[in-house]
Amino acid sequence: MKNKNLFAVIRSAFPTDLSATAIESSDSATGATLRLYSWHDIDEQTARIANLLLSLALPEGSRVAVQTEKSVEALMLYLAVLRAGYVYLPLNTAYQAGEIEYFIGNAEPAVVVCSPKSLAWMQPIADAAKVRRVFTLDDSGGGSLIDAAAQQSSVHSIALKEADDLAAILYTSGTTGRSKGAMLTHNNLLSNALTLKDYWGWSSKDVLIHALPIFHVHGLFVASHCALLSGAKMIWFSKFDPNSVLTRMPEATVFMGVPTLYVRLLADARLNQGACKNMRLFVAGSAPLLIETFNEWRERTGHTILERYGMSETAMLTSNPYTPEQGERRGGTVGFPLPGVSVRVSDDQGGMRPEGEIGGIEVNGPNVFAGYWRMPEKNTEEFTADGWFKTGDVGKIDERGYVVIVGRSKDLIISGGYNVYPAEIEGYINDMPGVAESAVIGVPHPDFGEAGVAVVVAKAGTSLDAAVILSTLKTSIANFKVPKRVFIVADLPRNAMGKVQKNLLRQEHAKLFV
Ligand code: MCA
Ligand code: AMP
Repeated sequence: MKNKNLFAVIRSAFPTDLSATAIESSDSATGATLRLYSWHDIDEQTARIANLLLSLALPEGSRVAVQTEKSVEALMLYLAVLRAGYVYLPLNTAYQAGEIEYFIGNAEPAVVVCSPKSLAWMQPIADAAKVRRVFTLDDSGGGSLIDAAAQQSSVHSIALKEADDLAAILYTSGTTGRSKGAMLTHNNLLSNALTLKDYWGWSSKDVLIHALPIFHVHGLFVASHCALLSGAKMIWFSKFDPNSVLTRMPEATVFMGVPTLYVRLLADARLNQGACKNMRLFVAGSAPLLIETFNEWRERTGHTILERYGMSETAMLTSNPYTPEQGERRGGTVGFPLPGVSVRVSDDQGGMRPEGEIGGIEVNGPNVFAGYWRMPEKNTEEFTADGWFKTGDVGKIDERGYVVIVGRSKDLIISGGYNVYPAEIEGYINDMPGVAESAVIGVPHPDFGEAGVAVVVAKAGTSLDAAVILSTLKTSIANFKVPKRVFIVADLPRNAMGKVQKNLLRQEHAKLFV
């Protein structure tokens, strides 16, 4: 049997000269090179970590949950989990103990890897969930994980996997209830990565600036997989900073970012054609790219950003064309369905919308996930009877075949590329003393694209303090989920059915930040 382990394919794409630099870890503030990692280093370190995991005699399909700062070692940990045949579960570094408790309880990982600074609260959560081992990994790539791996052999045979075996679980919030774990198989990830590598013209000559977090599809899968499968070098930043990115940009050929990164780079006077002299591709996604940003980028740099569209459940679905022969890159669109991916627009009544008409976007393809972890009822709800996944995005396919996203049927705010689910934040606010009800909405924001705003009603006879609501939220949820403003009001606007009219609130606060 041919090994369908994604890592086996990544390993076979390593260049013949393993001493070449694969990753140049660089200082996020200055851009200076901190450390070079060769392909050999990746091979050896992933083997050691994989052997460490094997030494724990974990059951087949065990999950390895990881909440650590971004480092090259953290990427190696991801690759080692694939290599050993286990299931990788990345967690946003901003999540606090209460949020993590849910993920660990729900996913029941066998191993947890966390930052040393989180160990004091992580250990009891892990113990309660019967996690077998907790390791630490710090932001400079040290910790008990790396110490234990150093005792292991650097020889390891990549675990045999079938195409449909699970490779990763990515939690994605729900419009109601708690987060759902999207189960991605080796073939989901591999098929998508190979398609992107070809479609976007990757080669071993490329140099990628990697400045995105590695707990989401964009940074972990799209960016890393393309570079690793091409034998291309990555300039690696643990955090995005326009200064360091612009310092290193003249050496790079590819950059990937959420729209906020492009907005922040445009605000730096050093962004010009000279800075982009070796660049061949700028990719944007995870949130809508404003046409103003698209146009300004073209004027300043001479490059046209390629916007693409994807989801945690599906990895990448559509892309604007790479070559002029395929077509022009059209701002305000997310391009064509990628090879092998099918996109249709439904009327939500079982019928399909004709070309140019707006409806619910449904997708199908080898990249579409295997379902939600231990939530069969969600699979029934979110897949159609004929097996298409309902994205919750609303859009159309125009007369030239470009997919245009016009909105979302799911109540979701995308802020700086992170998803914030109003229902979750409203739940926290509604539990506070004196709160009768609340509505959280997204409004335009010049930096984050959208920002959360909470509108809160007090219980009769009580008064509320917006500052207290904000500070209470800050102690319990990830910082990016905390609304940027809180308004205390007498009541929320409702329609005849009694449903809160969030559209009216969005209109009222539309000019808050712009
Ligand atoms: C930080 N803050 C935010 C956000 N990030 N507020 C709202 N939205 C955000 N995204 C706030 C913090 O709460 C904090 O506020 C203050 O900004 C400074 O925090 P810090 O962490 O220092 O911020 P930063 O380093 O400037 O981060 C901004 C960022 C980051 C670089 C834009 O958010 C980022 O890396 N975003 C990329 C997300 C991403 O990779 N998404 C891909 C998802 P306070 O001081 O008040 O606490 S994958 C996906 O969506 C699909 C599949 C796809 O298509 O790719
Ligand atoms: P996530 O749950 O983090 O995977 O986020 C997926 C969602 O991000 C999609 O369902 C879209 O709503 C949104 N998204 C991703 N890329 C784009 C894009 N280029 N334009 C508009 N929305 C996007």
